[in-house]
Amino acid sequence: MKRLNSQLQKDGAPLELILLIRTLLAGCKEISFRVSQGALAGVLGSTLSENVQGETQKKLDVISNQILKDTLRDSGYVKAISSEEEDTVVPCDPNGNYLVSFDPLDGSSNTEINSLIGTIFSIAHAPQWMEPDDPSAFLQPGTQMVAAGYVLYGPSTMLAMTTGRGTHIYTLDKTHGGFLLTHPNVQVPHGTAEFAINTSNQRHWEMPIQQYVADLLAGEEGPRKKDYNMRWVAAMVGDIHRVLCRGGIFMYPFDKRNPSKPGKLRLLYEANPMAFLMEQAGGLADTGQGRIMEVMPSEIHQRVPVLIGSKEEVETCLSYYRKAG
Ligand code: AFP
Repeated sequence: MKRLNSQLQKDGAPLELILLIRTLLAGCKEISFRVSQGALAGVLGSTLSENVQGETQKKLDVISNQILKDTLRDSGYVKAISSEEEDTVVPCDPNGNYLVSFDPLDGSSNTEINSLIGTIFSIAHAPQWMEPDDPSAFLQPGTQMVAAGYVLYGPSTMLAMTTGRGTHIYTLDKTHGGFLLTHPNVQVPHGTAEFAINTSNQRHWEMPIQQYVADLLAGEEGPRKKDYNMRWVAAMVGDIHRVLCRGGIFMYPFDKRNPSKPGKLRLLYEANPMAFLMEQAGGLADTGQGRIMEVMPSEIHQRVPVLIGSKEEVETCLSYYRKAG
Protein backbone atom coordinates (compact mmCIF):
# COMPACT_ATOMS: atom_id res chain seq x y z
CA MET A 1 0.00 0.00 0.00
CA LYS A 2 1.18 3.49 -0.87
CA ARG A 3 2.46 5.74 1.89
CA LEU A 4 1.21 9.27 2.48
CA ASN A 5 4.51 10.77 1.33
CA SER A 6 4.42 9.21 -2.12
CA GLN A 7 0.79 10.21 -2.69
CA LEU A 8 1.54 13.81 -1.67
CA GLN A 9 4.49 13.84 -4.07
CA LYS A 10 2.35 12.35 -6.85
CA ASP A 11 -0.22 15.10 -6.22
CA GLY A 12 2.54 17.69 -6.73
CA ALA A 13 2.61 19.05 -3.16
CA PRO A 14 5.73 21.21 -2.54
CA LEU A 15 8.32 19.72 -0.17
CA GLU A 16 7.73 22.30 2.57
CA LEU A 17 3.99 21.59 2.56
CA ILE A 18 4.66 17.84 2.77
CA LEU A 19 6.94 18.41 5.76
CA LEU A 20 4.33 20.60 7.43
CA ILE A 21 1.59 17.98 6.89
CA ARG A 22 3.84 15.27 8.33
CA THR A 23 4.55 17.45 11.37
CA LEU A 24 0.84 18.10 11.91
CA LEU A 25 0.09 14.39 11.61
CA ALA A 26 2.79 13.54 14.14
CA GLY A 27 0.71 15.60 16.57
CA CYS A 28 -2.46 13.77 15.50
CA LYS A 29 -0.81 10.41 16.12
CA GLU A 30 -0.04 11.53 19.66
CA ILE A 31 -3.68 12.62 20.08
CA SER A 32 -4.78 9.24 18.75
CA PHE A 33 -2.65 7.54 21.42
CA ARG A 34 -3.93 9.77 24.25
CA VAL A 35 -7.54 9.26 23.15
CA SER A 36 -7.10 5.49 23.04
CA GLN A 37 -5.89 5.47 26.66
CA GLY A 38 -9.21 7.00 27.79
CA ALA A 39 -10.06 6.66 31.46
CA LEU A 40 -6.77 4.81 32.15
CA ALA A 41 -4.83 8.03 31.61
CA GLY A 42 -7.34 10.24 33.45
CA VAL A 43 -7.96 12.31 30.30
CA LEU A 44 -11.76 12.10 30.25
CA GLY A 45 -14.14 14.69 31.67
CA SER A 46 -14.38 18.48 31.62
CA THR A 47 -12.07 21.25 32.73
CA LEU A 48 -13.40 24.17 34.73
CA SER A 49 -12.82 26.58 31.83
CA GLU A 50 -14.74 27.67 28.72
CA ASN A 51 -13.32 28.50 25.31
CA VAL A 52 -13.89 31.88 23.64
CA GLN A 53 -17.14 30.55 22.18
CA GLY A 54 -18.62 29.83 25.61
CA GLU A 55 -18.28 26.03 25.35
CA THR A 56 -17.02 24.08 28.36
CA GLN A 57 -13.66 22.59 27.42
CA LYS A 58 -13.08 18.89 27.85
CA LYS A 59 -9.69 17.82 29.19
CA LEU A 60 -8.98 16.21 25.82
CA ASP A 61 -9.82 19.50 24.01
CA VAL A 62 -7.09 21.22 26.00
CA ILE A 63 -4.58 18.37 25.67
CA SER A 64 -5.12 18.02 21.91
CA ASN A 65 -4.84 21.76 21.37
CA GLN A 66 -1.58 21.88 23.32
CA ILE A 67 -0.13 18.92 21.40
CA LEU A 68 -0.86 20.52 18.02
CA LYS A 69 0.37 23.94 19.13
CA ASP A 70 3.64 22.54 20.49
CA THR A 71 4.20 20.40 17.42
CA LEU A 72 3.56 23.18 14.90
CA ARG A 73 4.93 26.22 16.73
CA ASP A 74 8.56 25.09 16.63
CA SER A 75 8.44 23.45 13.21
CA GLY A 76 9.59 26.56 11.33
CA TYR A 77 6.90 26.05 8.65
CA VAL A 78 4.05 27.90 10.35
CA LYS A 79 3.67 31.66 10.81
CA ALA A 80 0.48 31.52 12.89
CA ILE A 81 -2.24 29.17 14.10
CA SER A 82 -5.94 29.67 14.67
CA SER A 83 -7.75 27.11 16.80
CA GLU A 84 -11.26 26.56 18.11
CA GLU A 85 -9.74 26.45 21.58
CA GLU A 86 -7.77 29.73 21.34
CA ASP A 87 -9.29 33.21 21.77
CA THR A 88 -7.11 34.71 19.06
CA VAL A 89 -4.29 33.64 16.75
CA VAL A 90 -1.19 31.94 18.14
CA PRO A 91 1.95 33.57 16.66
CA CYS A 92 4.61 31.09 15.55
CA ASP A 93 7.71 31.55 13.36
CA PRO A 94 7.96 35.00 11.65
CA ASN A 95 9.61 33.22 8.69
CA GLY A 96 6.96 30.50 8.43
CA ASN A 97 5.22 30.27 5.07
CA TYR A 98 1.91 28.74 6.16
CA LEU A 99 -1.17 29.41 8.29
CA VAL A 100 -2.84 26.45 9.98
CA SER A 101 -6.40 26.45 11.38
CA PHE A 102 -7.76 23.53 13.37
CA ASP A 103 -10.44 22.14 15.60
CA PRO A 104 -8.14 19.97 17.73
CA LEU A 105 -10.89 17.62 18.91
CA ASP A 106 -14.20 17.82 17.11
CA GLY A 107 -17.14 16.15 18.85
CA SER A 108 -15.33 16.09 22.18
CA SER A 109 -18.54 15.32 24.14
CA ASN A 110 -18.24 11.88 22.52
CA THR A 111 -15.12 11.16 24.58
CA GLU A 112 -17.47 10.46 27.50
CA ILE A 113 -19.12 7.60 25.60
CA ASN A 114 -16.07 6.26 23.71
CA SER A 115 -17.56 7.33 20.37
CA LEU A 116 -16.23 9.04 17.24
CA ILE A 117 -14.09 12.18 17.51
CA GLY A 118 -11.49 13.76 15.26
CA THR A 119 -9.14 16.61 14.39
CA ILE A 120 -10.09 18.91 11.49
CA PHE A 121 -7.51 21.18 9.83
CA SER A 122 -6.89 23.54 6.94
CA ILE A 123 -3.67 25.05 5.61
CA ALA A 124 -3.20 28.27 3.60
CA HIS A 125 -0.22 30.38 2.52
CA ALA A 126 0.88 33.06 4.99
CA PRO A 127 1.14 36.42 3.23
CA GLN A 128 4.67 37.95 3.29
CA TRP A 129 3.39 41.21 4.84
CA MET A 130 1.78 39.45 7.76
CA GLU A 131 2.96 39.87 11.36
CA PRO A 132 2.61 36.49 13.17
CA ASP A 133 0.07 37.91 15.65
CA ASP A 134 -2.17 39.50 12.99
CA PRO A 135 -5.53 37.66 12.71
CA SER A 136 -6.50 39.50 9.52
CA ALA A 137 -4.26 37.21 7.41
CA PHE A 138 -6.62 34.34 8.27
CA LEU A 139 -9.53 36.19 6.69
CA GLN A 140 -9.14 34.56 3.28
CA PRO A 141 -11.89 32.61 1.49
CA GLY A 142 -11.62 28.81 1.52
CA THR A 143 -10.64 28.85 -2.15
CA GLN A 144 -7.16 29.87 -0.91
CA MET A 145 -6.60 26.63 1.05
CA VAL A 146 -3.63 24.56 -0.12
CA ALA A 147 -4.54 21.50 1.94
CA ALA A 148 -7.28 20.35 4.30
CA GLY A 149 -8.39 17.22 6.03
CA TYR A 150 -9.44 15.42 9.17
CA VAL A 151 -8.10 12.62 11.30
CA LEU A 152 -10.87 10.39 12.64
CA TYR A 153 -10.15 8.60 15.92
CA GLY A 154 -12.46 5.62 15.54
CA PRO A 155 -12.02 1.85 15.67
CA SER A 156 -9.10 2.64 13.37
CA THR A 157 -7.45 6.04 12.99
CA MET A 158 -8.10 7.39 9.51
CA LEU A 159 -6.95 10.47 7.64
CA ALA A 160 -9.01 12.06 4.84
CA MET A 161 -6.99 14.69 3.03
CA THR A 162 -6.79 16.81 -0.09
CA THR A 163 -4.16 19.11 -1.54
CA GLY A 164 -6.49 20.01 -4.40
CA ARG A 165 -5.84 16.88 -6.50
CA GLY A 166 -8.63 14.63 -5.28
CA THR A 167 -9.57 13.39 -1.82
CA HIS A 168 -7.71 10.38 -0.47
CA ILE A 169 -8.31 8.37 2.69
CA TYR A 170 -5.45 6.77 4.60
CA THR A 171 -5.44 4.38 7.58
CA LEU A 172 -2.89 4.63 10.37
CA ASP A 173 -0.85 1.45 10.60
CA LYS A 174 -0.11 1.46 14.30
CA THR A 175 2.54 -1.25 13.93
CA HIS A 176 4.94 1.16 12.21
CA GLY A 177 3.20 4.51 12.73
CA GLY A 178 2.60 5.43 9.07
CA PHE A 179 -0.58 6.50 7.23
CA LEU A 180 -1.19 4.08 4.33
CA LEU A 181 -3.38 4.93 1.35
CA THR A 182 -6.43 2.67 1.70
CA HIS A 183 -9.05 4.64 -0.30
CA PRO A 184 -7.50 6.59 -3.21
CA ASN A 185 -9.52 9.20 -5.13
CA VAL A 186 -12.69 8.90 -3.11
CA GLN A 187 -15.88 9.86 -4.94
CA VAL A 188 -19.01 10.64 -2.90
CA PRO A 189 -21.57 8.05 -4.01
CA HIS A 190 -24.69 9.31 -5.86
CA GLY A 191 -28.25 8.23 -5.21
CA THR A 192 -28.37 8.27 -1.46
CA ALA A 193 -30.86 7.34 1.22
CA GLU A 194 -29.13 8.86 4.25
CA PHE A 195 -29.20 12.31 5.77
CA ALA A 196 -27.71 13.83 8.92
CA ILE A 197 -29.26 16.75 10.79
CA ASN A 198 -30.06 17.50 14.43
CA THR A 199 -33.87 17.52 14.20
CA SER A 200 -34.22 18.76 17.80
CA ASN A 201 -33.47 22.21 16.30
CA GLN A 202 -36.29 21.94 13.77
CA ARG A 203 -38.36 24.80 15.21
CA HIS A 204 -35.42 27.18 14.65
CA TRP A 205 -34.90 26.35 10.96
CA GLU A 206 -35.92 28.51 8.02
CA MET A 207 -38.76 27.45 5.73
CA PRO A 208 -36.69 25.88 2.87
CA ILE A 209 -34.93 23.41 5.17
CA GLN A 210 -38.19 22.70 7.04
CA GLN A 211 -39.82 21.73 3.75
CA TYR A 212 -36.83 19.78 2.43
CA VAL A 213 -36.54 17.65 5.60
CA ALA A 214 -40.33 17.19 5.76
CA ASP A 215 -40.19 15.74 2.23
CA LEU A 216 -37.34 13.38 3.21
CA LEU A 217 -39.32 12.22 6.23
CA ALA A 218 -42.44 11.65 4.10
CA GLY A 219 -40.52 8.78 2.45
CA GLU A 220 -42.15 6.66 -0.24
CA GLU A 221 -45.51 8.37 0.22
CA GLY A 222 -43.99 11.85 -0.22
CA PRO A 223 -42.68 13.78 -3.25
CA ARG A 224 -39.23 12.10 -3.07
CA LYS A 225 -40.94 8.68 -3.45
CA LYS A 226 -38.21 6.96 -1.42
CA ASP A 227 -37.64 5.99 2.21
CA TYR A 228 -34.67 7.74 3.85
CA ASN A 229 -32.62 6.96 6.91
CA MET A 230 -31.36 9.52 9.41
CA ARG A 231 -27.99 9.45 11.21
CA TRP A 232 -26.44 11.77 13.83
CA VAL A 233 -23.04 11.14 15.40
CA ALA A 234 -22.84 14.55 17.21
CA ALA A 235 -19.37 14.97 15.73
CA MET A 236 -19.21 16.57 12.30
CA VAL A 237 -16.09 14.57 11.58
CA GLY A 238 -18.01 11.28 12.00
CA ASP A 239 -21.08 12.42 10.06
CA ILE A 240 -19.00 13.79 7.18
CA HIS A 241 -16.93 10.61 7.05
CA ARG A 242 -20.14 8.62 6.62
CA VAL A 243 -21.33 10.91 3.83
CA LEU A 244 -17.94 10.80 2.08
CA CYS A 245 -17.95 6.99 2.14
CA ARG A 246 -21.67 6.22 1.65
CA GLY A 247 -23.17 9.35 0.10
CA GLY A 248 -25.93 11.51 1.51
CA ILE A 249 -26.20 14.97 2.98
CA PHE A 250 -25.02 16.56 6.22
CA MET A 251 -26.79 19.72 7.38
CA TYR A 252 -26.27 22.26 10.12
CA PRO A 253 -28.50 24.95 8.62
CA PHE A 254 -29.16 28.60 9.44
CA ASP A 255 -30.63 28.92 12.89
CA LYS A 256 -33.00 31.73 13.89
CA ARG A 257 -32.11 31.57 17.61
CA ASN A 258 -29.21 34.00 17.63
CA PRO A 259 -28.49 36.27 14.64
CA SER A 260 -24.83 36.59 15.72
CA LYS A 261 -24.52 32.79 15.27
CA PRO A 262 -26.12 32.07 11.88
CA GLY A 263 -25.07 28.43 12.17
CA LYS A 264 -23.24 26.29 14.71
CA LEU A 265 -20.19 25.28 12.73
CA ARG A 266 -17.10 27.42 12.33
CA LEU A 267 -15.94 28.44 8.88
CA LEU A 268 -12.15 28.32 9.13
CA TYR A 269 -11.59 25.00 10.84
CA GLU A 270 -14.84 23.05 10.31
CA ALA A 271 -16.88 24.12 7.27
CA ASN A 272 -14.05 25.09 4.90
CA PRO A 273 -11.87 21.98 5.27
CA MET A 274 -14.92 19.69 4.94
CA ALA A 275 -16.10 21.68 1.91
CA PHE A 276 -12.69 21.30 0.22
CA LEU A 277 -12.66 17.53 0.87
CA MET A 278 -16.23 17.11 -0.35
CA GLU A 279 -15.77 19.17 -3.53
CA GLN A 280 -12.56 17.28 -4.35
CA ALA A 281 -14.60 14.06 -4.00
CA GLY A 282 -17.21 15.29 -6.49
CA GLY A 283 -19.68 16.59 -3.89
CA LEU A 284 -21.01 20.05 -3.04
CA ALA A 285 -20.79 22.32 -0.01
CA ASP A 286 -23.06 25.35 0.34
CA THR A 287 -24.49 27.66 2.99
CA GLY A 288 -27.88 27.88 1.24
CA GLN A 289 -26.78 31.29 -0.03
CA GLY A 290 -23.66 30.25 -1.92
CA ARG A 291 -20.56 28.08 -2.00
CA ILE A 292 -18.95 27.70 1.45
CA MET A 293 -15.43 28.06 0.06
CA GLU A 294 -16.29 31.50 -1.35
CA VAL A 295 -17.47 32.98 1.96
CA MET A 296 -15.18 35.87 2.95
CA PRO A 297 -14.55 35.45 6.68
CA SER A 298 -15.01 38.50 8.89
CA GLU A 299 -13.44 36.96 12.01
CA ILE A 300 -11.51 33.80 12.83
CA HIS A 301 -14.31 32.09 14.78
CA GLN A 302 -17.05 32.98 12.28
CA ARG A 303 -19.93 30.50 12.02
CA VAL A 304 -21.75 29.53 8.83
CA PRO A 305 -24.72 27.35 7.86
CA VAL A 306 -23.55 24.08 6.28
CA LEU A 307 -25.23 21.89 3.62
CA ILE A 308 -22.69 19.38 2.38
CA GLY A 309 -22.65 16.03 0.60
CA SER A 310 -23.55 14.22 -2.63
CA LYS A 311 -23.91 16.65 -5.54
CA GLU A 312 -27.47 15.72 -6.51
CA GLU A 313 -28.76 15.75 -2.95
CA VAL A 314 -27.23 19.14 -2.11
CA GLU A 315 -28.59 20.50 -5.42
CA THR A 316 -32.06 19.20 -4.53
CA CYS A 317 -31.82 20.83 -1.11
CA LEU A 318 -30.71 24.13 -2.69
CA SER A 319 -33.69 24.03 -5.06
CA TYR A 320 -35.93 24.50 -1.97
CA TYR A 321 -34.00 27.69 -1.16
CA ARG A 322 -34.38 28.92 -4.75
CA LYS A 323 -38.13 28.18 -4.72
CA ALA A 324 -38.46 30.16 -1.48
CA GLY A 325 -36.60 33.05 -3.13
P1 AFP B 1 -17.14 20.42 19.41
O1 AFP B 1 -16.11 20.70 18.38
O2 AFP B 1 -17.25 21.55 20.40
O3 AFP B 1 -16.93 19.13 20.08
O4 AFP B 1 -18.62 20.41 18.72
C1 AFP B 1 -19.04 19.44 17.81
C2 AFP B 1 -19.95 20.07 16.80
O5 AFP B 1 -19.57 21.39 16.57
C3 AFP B 1 -19.98 19.30 15.48
O6 AFP B 1 -18.93 18.44 15.32
C4 AFP B 1 -21.30 18.56 15.50
O7 AFP B 1 -21.85 18.36 14.23
C5 AFP B 1 -22.16 19.44 16.36
O8 AFP B 1 -21.27 20.09 17.26
C6 AFP B 1 -23.16 18.62 17.10
O9 AFP B 1 -23.90 19.44 17.93
P2 AFP B 1 -25.39 19.09 18.42
O10 AFP B 1 -25.52 17.61 18.47
O11 AFP B 1 -25.46 19.75 19.76
O12 AFP B 1 -26.31 19.71 17.43
